[in-house]
Amino acid sequence: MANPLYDNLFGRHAGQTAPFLHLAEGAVVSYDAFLRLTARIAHALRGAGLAPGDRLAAQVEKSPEALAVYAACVQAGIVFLPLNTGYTGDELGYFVGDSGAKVLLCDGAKMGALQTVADQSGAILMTLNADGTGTLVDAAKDLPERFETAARGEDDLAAFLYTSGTTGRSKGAMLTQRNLLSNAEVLVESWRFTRDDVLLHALPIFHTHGLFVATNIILLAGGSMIFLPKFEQDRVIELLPRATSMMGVPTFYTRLLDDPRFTRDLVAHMRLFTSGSAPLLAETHVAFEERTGHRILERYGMTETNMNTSNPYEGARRAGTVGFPLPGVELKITDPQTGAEVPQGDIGIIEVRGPNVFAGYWNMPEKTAEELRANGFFITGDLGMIDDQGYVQIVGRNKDLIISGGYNIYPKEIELLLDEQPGVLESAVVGVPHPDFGETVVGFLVPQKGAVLDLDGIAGAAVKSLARFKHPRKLIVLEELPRNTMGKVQKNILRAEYSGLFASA
Ligand code: MLC
Ligand code: AMP
Repeated sequence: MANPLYDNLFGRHAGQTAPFLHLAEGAVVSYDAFLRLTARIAHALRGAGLAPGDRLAAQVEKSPEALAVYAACVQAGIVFLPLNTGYTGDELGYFVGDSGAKVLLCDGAKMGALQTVADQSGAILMTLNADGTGTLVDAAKDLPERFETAARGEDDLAAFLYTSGTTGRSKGAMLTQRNLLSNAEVLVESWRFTRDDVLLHALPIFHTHGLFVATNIILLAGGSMIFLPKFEQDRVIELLPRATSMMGVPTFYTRLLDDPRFTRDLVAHMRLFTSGSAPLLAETHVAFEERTGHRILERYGMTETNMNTSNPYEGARRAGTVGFPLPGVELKITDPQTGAEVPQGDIGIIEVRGPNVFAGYWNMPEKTAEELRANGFFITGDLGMIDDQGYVQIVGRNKDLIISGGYNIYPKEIELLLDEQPGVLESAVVGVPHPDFGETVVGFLVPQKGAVLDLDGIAGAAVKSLARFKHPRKLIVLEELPRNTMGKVQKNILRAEYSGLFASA
């Protein structure tokens, strides 16, 4: 039975003893072993009642088993919905309820807290721990090592990834098999990945970058990955000599540059470093080349579109640019008001169209219509321009978004919470420069007349409801928020005034 994503990424490696994952202490998972585990998990998921098209939500630590859950979902036609391990129960409740996930897979340590979340939306709770144990793996233990791959077409959904919205409500981006497969094919070719590649994988696997860019590329090329649970600086430095390539967010590279052990010799053999998910400062690009002799290849993507543009593999990788549209991707710059294409060199909104562009937001036809034009162009909300040599530059955002260490944070979500706190009249949340995370969150609070704000209590409310990376790193009380003549809060003024807050952090 045909299932293009499974067949191309996974199925064609059946029986191959070549390494797929390199783990701690020299342990290796071969393609064959991985696919046998995948089949057993696919049987277990089927046994739990999941049929093709159903959703499985997973908030689990990075492990070979967690990756096999992704593969099993593809093989069984189940829509995979990975979730940031930092999300709180409150946040998870929304994702599970909105997606209608039939199974919520979580770490055993969170079972107590998440049982209510699962019960509220009628999902079955299963566990998968960081060490690969748990009720899912128990259920899969004695099941067959072959699974009849579910028939799927290129337009069938493969994954949901939730991305926050400017209104504070997260949107489930629906990604089809074609979206994922076409992008992986283009990237393998563009970045010259082969079966000889060993990718140092230190990204989380619940986002586009670590899952669909890094993992899918290696699967398609038939290479292998040094699979680290997270970005641990010591391990990265220790293992770089065994890798050919690494993908990272800019924070990876600024942290490495801060480390005297990160030398030219250490990475002389490397073939490729790529960066994305957040802007790479031109100064980081330059410092990296001075230190190592390598020019980082910066590319630009989104949850809704996978990868859109890339600097060239051969040819000039230009600092401060995200390169050219990838093969098959059309990109234009348009006027935010009229939607008309602007002259070359002018700044406008970046719009993209191609097989990489998602199928819309789950259960949100109006949001989909606002951002995805009938002619197929997706309005990214990023502001950019195309220079005289065709390189795309991202110059800002037309959306109220903070990117901290590669994680997206929508101020509205935090403002809604701050506004509810005792004594708060109104709030504004902005991103200010941060030496480690690129940007970080600062909350400005205006008290009601005569109220004295309990800042610790307010910070505590954020801790309870929101993932750690969204917590304001500072709360500042103001008498009033700066507004323009139309009454709109001028976040740019706050951002400029407080831009030095973390200068020496
Ligand atoms: C962790 N923390 C963060 C954070 N990550 N806070 C703000 N922003 C982040 N990104 C918290 C921790 O919980 C901790 O809290 C404190 O900050 C410092 O922890 P740390 O040890 O420095 O965290 P670390 O584990 O090192 O994480 C930093 C990181 C990680 C940069 C390595 O965030 C990361 O791997 N980011 C990658 C994100 C990513 O993959 N994005 C792709 C999105 S896809 P405390 O309480 O201890 O202080 C996409 C499309 C595309 O955007 O184009 O790719
Ligand atoms: P996400 O919704 O997490 O997929 O984040 C997508 C956003 O990350 C994009 O809309 C951009 O704003 C930003 N982004 C991704 N790659 C880059 C890059 N190389 N430079 C600047 N911003 C980027």
